[in-house]
Amino acid sequence: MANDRSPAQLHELLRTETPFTAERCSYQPRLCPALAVESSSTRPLPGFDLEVLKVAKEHLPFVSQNTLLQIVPDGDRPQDLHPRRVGIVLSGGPAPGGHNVIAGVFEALRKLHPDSKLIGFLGGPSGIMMKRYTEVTLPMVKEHLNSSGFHMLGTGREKIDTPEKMASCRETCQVLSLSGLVVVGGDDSNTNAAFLAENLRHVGVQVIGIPKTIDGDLQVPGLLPIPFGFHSACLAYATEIANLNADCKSDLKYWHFNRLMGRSASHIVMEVSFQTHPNVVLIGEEIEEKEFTIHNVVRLIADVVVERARQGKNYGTILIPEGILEFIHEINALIIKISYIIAAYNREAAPEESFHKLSFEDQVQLIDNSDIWRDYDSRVFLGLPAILQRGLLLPRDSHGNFQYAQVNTDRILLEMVATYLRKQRAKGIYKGVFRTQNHYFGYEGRGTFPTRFDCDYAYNLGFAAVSLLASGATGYMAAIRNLHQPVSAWQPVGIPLAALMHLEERQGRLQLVIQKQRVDLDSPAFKILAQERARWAAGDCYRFPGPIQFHGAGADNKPITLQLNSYER
Ligand code: FBP
Repeated sequence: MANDRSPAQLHELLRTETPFTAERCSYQPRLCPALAVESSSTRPLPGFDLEVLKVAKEHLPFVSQNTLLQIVPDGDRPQDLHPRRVGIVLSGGPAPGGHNVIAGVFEALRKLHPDSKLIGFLGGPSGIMMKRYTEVTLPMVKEHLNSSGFHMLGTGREKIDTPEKMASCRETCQVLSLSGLVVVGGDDSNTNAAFLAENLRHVGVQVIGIPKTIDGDLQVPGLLPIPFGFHSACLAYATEIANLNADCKSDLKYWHFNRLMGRSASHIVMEVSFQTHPNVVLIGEEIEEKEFTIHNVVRLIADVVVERARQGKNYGTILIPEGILEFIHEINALIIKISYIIAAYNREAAPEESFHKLSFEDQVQLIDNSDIWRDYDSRVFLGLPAILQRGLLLPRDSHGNFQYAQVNTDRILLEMVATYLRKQRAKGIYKGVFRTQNHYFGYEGRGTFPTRFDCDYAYNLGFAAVSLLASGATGYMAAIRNLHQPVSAWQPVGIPLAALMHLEERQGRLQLVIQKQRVDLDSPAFKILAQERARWAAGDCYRFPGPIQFHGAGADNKPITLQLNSYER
């Protein structure tokens, strides 16, 4: 008998809102005591030595004078007499929790004065320059609370790096009568925030940055243990890796090569390893310290494959940080030189003749003709598989960063390991069966629904930003200390952005940017990983964190690295 449905039933079945999204929306994020009170203020936080480089003082003379602040409850501070108008911009790659920052800023502004307005810039920093914006409203906030993505406002990677771009930002802020701007982003976006703060102070606009990036590389020891978004993305990847562990242990036939997002730093691989206990874990920072060549890395993987084959285990999982190439000296030297050559060529060339309009052969020729390219570089370059050669020439992003996400490092390593194992087989050393699958886990983790930890964390960051604005601060990044403890013990702070700056080579030039934090090989987390991984390599010690949980025993989970790094050194 045909199962006829009424239009209403069909509508119900296919409606965009699911029970899951509805339930997530209903969660009210928790605030830490200093931000839950009616009003808070700031006071200096002693005990930290944050030095500002001379070059940062020269470029950012005003915001360089900032000192570290803590946000504390203040029963005496009266409510604002006048409503405030504040702008917010989401910048860089999406990170779970972004909508909760907006919600936090929105709610905190309304607490200061019920008529305050939040203006959301659309499509990232270019929205400020192009005057593309919308007023954030209560229904928008409610609809997006605790949800994934950055789609309420959209995002972008525009760098505000010319006097003209800065002037358009200034003009937009003036036209909109803004007194504050909140920039949600990673190292590059917070660099933008520092320069905006310096340049907009004359027109009465304060600027506060918010630490966002799934990569986990925006950290300040003792003050900012991890940016928001990292935990959710890692758990999303860990769910997938744990599923692959279950599959390969059941079917006993595949080696899974998994490349995980995270740009240069290996924080994501480390966290996902703790969550899932794979058979091989590559940590870029360690590879760099040990001065491994790409062939050493291949050998490291192959040795585990050979050993497991001896035990009859022709399967396993391997975690590869997407930025591993940067940590292999010989490859990184090529990346730096090629970036320099591309930038120098593009500065002179007409847009239609830019480097990436040339054929691969002409690109190689151009590189070969460069003064900084040595015979040794050519030998290394030509000795690499074609897929890697092409990867090294890919376009850099608008900040001059090499785009690791575009290079298929999992496939490259897989093919190199297969070639090596064929030789081992010919010598009689390897007798196993090497069947493989390769995977890239990236964008899906950035777009996952946030964990409860990230929901609370991002919401508190929004409140902290408004608290800093209300106290007159500019050129700060809002942060929360003691994240490894319950929300009731969290402590909001304002970190001077200028103190986080260092000089870095970008597009062939030294630029003042916020320093990325890589995995610290002296950290408790790395030392524990180094102890555990031999056991994971040989055995099948797979761990199953499950999908992101909002209720029950797993709901209050936090990153394992965060917890391990809170141990005494
Ligand atoms: P942010 O540093 O802006 O947070 O972005 C992180 C990231 O997801 C990296 O892990 C990844 O390499 C990169 O963005 C991908 O960039 P794109 O979105 O331009 O492909």
